[in-house]
Amino acid sequence: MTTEDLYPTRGAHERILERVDPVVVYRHGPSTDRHGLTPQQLDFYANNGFIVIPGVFSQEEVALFVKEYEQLAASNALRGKDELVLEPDSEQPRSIFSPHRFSEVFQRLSKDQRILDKATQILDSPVYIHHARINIKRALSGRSFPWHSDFETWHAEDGLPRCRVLSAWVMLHENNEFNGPLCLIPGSHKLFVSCAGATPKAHHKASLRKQEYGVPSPDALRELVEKGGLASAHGPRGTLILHEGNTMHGSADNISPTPRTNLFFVYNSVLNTPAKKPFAAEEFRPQFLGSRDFTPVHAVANRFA
Ligand SMILES: O=C(O)CCC(=O)C(=O)O
Ligand SMILES: [Fe+2]
Repeated sequence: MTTEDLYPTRGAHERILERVDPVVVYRHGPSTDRHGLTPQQLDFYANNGFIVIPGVFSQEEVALFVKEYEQLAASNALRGKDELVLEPDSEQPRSIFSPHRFSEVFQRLSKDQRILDKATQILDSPVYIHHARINIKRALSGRSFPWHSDFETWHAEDGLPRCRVLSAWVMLHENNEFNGPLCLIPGSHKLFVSCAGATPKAHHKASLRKQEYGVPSPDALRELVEKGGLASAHGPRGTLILHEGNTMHGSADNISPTPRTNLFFVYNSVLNTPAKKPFAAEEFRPQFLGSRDFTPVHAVANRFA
């Protein structure tokens, strides 16, 4: 059986298509989960494609996450592993994938009900972890991420059939206007930019350091920004951002003297597991980028500090 391709991409020409999936928020009502979003927050997310929620984790908890991250980054656990991705122009770390597989603290955090109740509420189903990563933007030298939709890649290269997936980010440092915060185009999740250009073989090896396929042209970007404007996600340590899979986003270099480190988990609905083959790549990406362990995650009540 083949799964229909509802979001064709990586063809000869770029096109802007309507989102096929009927709604962003699958269950739109008061949450029955303790840590779910309010109806107002759900509306904001549905209209904009993201929401920034300060104060989800305490300063003491974040201090512990930072310590855990620093230990992991300094340890030998990652040496020579594909999970450690370096900056495009230096040997400095850019991303650490699967932190929840290297650290018990991050394993627990990946199931934390303060995140999971919101993810399952929005996706209206149990979820599994598609992948997790820490993005490290070092002070003065952390590099940018070009504009992209994550879902475009997850569809093209990981075979996710529908856009029923989201990212949940925890700020491990303050994100401010100077240290390369995430920029987003509000409302862009309602359109799908079908990108031009066939996916090269083993594309992820280059794209994780610098993405060049699956990115919109300047014209497409202008069109999206004319419709939705621009926003950026700022907040103190412990802020949570929920970010719809198809929201167009990117970020600038960090030229400030303070680092910007964010930890994120991508939750996909268990009703949206990958097709038999990726939609626009010869092979699936490795599992640390697109897991094929679809075990539902059960929420845990944690207090880390
Ligand atoms: O960390 C950032 O600023 C953006 C990263 C991003 O978009 C991604 O990892 O997909
Ligand atoms: Fe992204």
